[in-house]
Amino acid sequence: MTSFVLHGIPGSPYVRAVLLALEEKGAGWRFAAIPMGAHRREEYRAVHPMQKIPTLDHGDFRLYETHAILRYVERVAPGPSLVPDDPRGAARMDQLISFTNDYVVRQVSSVLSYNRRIVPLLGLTPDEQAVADAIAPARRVIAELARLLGEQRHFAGDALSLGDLMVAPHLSFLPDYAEGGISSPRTRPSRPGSPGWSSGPA
Ligand SMILES: N[C@@H](CCC(=O)N[C@@H](CS)C(=O)NCC(=O)O)C(=O)O
Repeated sequence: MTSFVLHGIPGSPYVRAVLLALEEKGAGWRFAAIPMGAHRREEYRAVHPMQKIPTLDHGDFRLYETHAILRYVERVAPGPSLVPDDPRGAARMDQLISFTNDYVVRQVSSVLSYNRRIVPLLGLTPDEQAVADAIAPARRVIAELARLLGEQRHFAGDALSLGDLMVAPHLSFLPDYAEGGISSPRTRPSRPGSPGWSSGPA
């Protein structure tokens, strides 16, 4: 049964984080796809006053902000818990969600993935200077993620958590472009043969 409706642009990492949570929970959901750019129309403010994506509807309850949506789905949907029980695991998860919003998004996705993945789709010209300037800070972000992950399979302990679901969609773009070679073996998605796989930035 469809109980959740997610509004978003297909492919957006924030949208995909919520879809991953809904799937992990085994929840029923429907995707209300928004065409690229349609979120800037005035009428979309009724869905998201800040004109961002995603927004979740659950019955007559409407919610935006991905972290809040993830927490809500975790609380109301049955299925495996996606929040560690122990305080340190839960703290690592919260740290990772915050780290994703503040550093992965700003220093990796918004510059590198945006210029290499989105800009060509929009028929625009990539800002090569911005890409070049972003490589050193992005490398620090990825190195810190690799340190936090260490030898674990998941960021916040033994089991999958909301933190993994938040960061994974952002990292999944890296193998698609050469600068994604900044990704370390521990944070690199398994997609051999993609451009980011063998050739890192000089
Ligand atoms: N704080 C928001 C950020 C959402 C966000 O920035 N979404 C991006 C998509 S990945 C977006 O709406 N981009 C379109 C734009 O900024 O015009 C959240 O956590 O949901």
